[in-house]
Amino acid sequence: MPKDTAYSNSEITEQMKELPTWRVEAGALVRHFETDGWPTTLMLVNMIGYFAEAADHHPDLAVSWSKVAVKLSTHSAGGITGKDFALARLLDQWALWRPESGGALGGSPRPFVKAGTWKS
Ligand code: H2B
Repeated sequence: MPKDTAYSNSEITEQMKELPTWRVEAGALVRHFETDGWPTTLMLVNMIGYFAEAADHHPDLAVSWSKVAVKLSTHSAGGITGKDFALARLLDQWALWRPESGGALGGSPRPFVKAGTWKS
């Protein structure tokens, strides 16, 4: 699959089957997260920022007190590319990560980060 060329609508539809938590809005992949407040919001933003910089691919972020909207597109290609799908998959894997139950790490007792609901 192309990583630097914008996907066609049918390629996007195919890829979206494996990303049910994301939507396509105005030529970008979009996902919302909700947090228990500003400190957690900033930690989530920093986590996304860290991966984005390591990947050299940077989403647009809309940040409010307890919400983070992530918007992925490849500006240089004018659309959604394999880079956007790869970063979306990576964020799906880590943004809601929790220690396994019964393991050595107890996990935060706070609500922390959860999947956001869509406004529409
Ligand atoms: N991020 C996104 N989302 N789209 C781009 O086209 C893009 C980027 N280009 N991050 C990258 C950086 C480019 O500016 C550098 C030089 O690789």
